[in-house]
Amino acid sequence: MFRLEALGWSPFFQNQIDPGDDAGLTPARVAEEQRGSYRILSESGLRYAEPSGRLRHEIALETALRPCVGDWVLARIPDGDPGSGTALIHRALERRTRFSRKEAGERTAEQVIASNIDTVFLVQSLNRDLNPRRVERYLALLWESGAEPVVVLSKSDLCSDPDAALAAIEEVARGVPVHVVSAVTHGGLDPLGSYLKTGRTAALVGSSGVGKSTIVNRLLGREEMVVREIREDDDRGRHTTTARHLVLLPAGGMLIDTPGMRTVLMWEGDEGLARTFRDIEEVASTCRFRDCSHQSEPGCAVREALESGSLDRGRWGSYTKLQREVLHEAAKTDVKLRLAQAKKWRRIHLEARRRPDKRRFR
Ligand SMILES: Nc1nc2c(ncn2[C@@H]2O[C@H](COP(=O)(O)OP(=O)(O)OP(=O)(O)O)[C@@H](O)[C@H]2O)c(=O)[nH]1
Ligand SMILES: [Mg+2]
Ligand SMILES: [Zn+2]
Repeated sequence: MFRLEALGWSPFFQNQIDPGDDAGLTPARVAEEQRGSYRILSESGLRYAEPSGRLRHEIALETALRPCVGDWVLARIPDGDPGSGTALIHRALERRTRFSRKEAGERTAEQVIASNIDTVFLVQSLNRDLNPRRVERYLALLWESGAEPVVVLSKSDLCSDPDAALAAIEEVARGVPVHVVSAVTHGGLDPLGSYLKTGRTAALVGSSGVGKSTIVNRLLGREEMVVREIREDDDRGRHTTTARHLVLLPAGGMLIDTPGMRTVLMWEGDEGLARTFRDIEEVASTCRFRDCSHQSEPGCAVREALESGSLDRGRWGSYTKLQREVLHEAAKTDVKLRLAQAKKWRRIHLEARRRPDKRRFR
């Protein structure tokens, strides 16, 4: 039914297959996951799947091994049409790219939102509180994913001056394409197709109610995703989408719809920060002292830029705040946690050694 390449298959994944150990297993892409139940797309179509007993056991030891939407997995697929029988997922292949954030709460844990994506559409609504600071925060995180971030400003039909909004966001989203769209008038949607060539995958992320699922439906050409009116009183979304879905577009590419996010907390971010705030890092590199704290040192280029107005104070505030968050997370991933992780992996390795096939844990 589908060619694997059309689902995003590439040598990167092919090279992870062992002709011996993996004989009898079929590559498939995770399209949906709900409480441990999966739907996977393979050459034979979309079908239900669940983790094999052994994978379940491994996930219990290490949650990072749990397949997520967008992952390529190797599964034992029963004969017959996709409606018959449940496939067994044996293992997930290494991810080419992944968009993750820090799990809410005090724990430093990575939550993978979508994997093996080429593009992330950061959707922000033009009808209310368009916030450049939030865009910067998201972008810093998105650059870490390995996918290309693209800002999509939605609901332009509800905005009196979309051009001004576009200019404000282009100012903070340096080097990132920004598109203005309306799912009502269909304006601006066509250019999104250029990111969705056959075999390419894009994920939509952003707050609840900004119109992610509506955009998916427009690009699909049918009302597949559930969309609900946003609350009249406060204009905020209702968290209509509750699980991530990967859909194949008639034109070839794939989209991953995701539930609206309340918070985006930094997980790791050195590279994301550097890319998002390249302008600031360039200015800072011209401070007289290499380890300038930009507080009171003489010859501080940052303070100079802030005073002259060539560097926006809001943007500088964003940068320092995100940097503090990243440092805070790094400090929390302290010796104790690292030791606990090492112990967990040792256990997995030991278990693997007791089994005939050890290759998978190398
Ligand atoms: N006027 C206007 N309304 C839109 C547009 N796009 C979406 N909406 C409306 O905005 C509301 C929320 O849209 P959804 O697509 O459900 O938003 P979402 O981002 O998927 O929200 P969650 O699933 O909760 O994360 C719905 O009432 C849509 O009809 C648009 O371009 N213009
Ligand atoms: Mg939705
Ligand atoms: Zn300085």
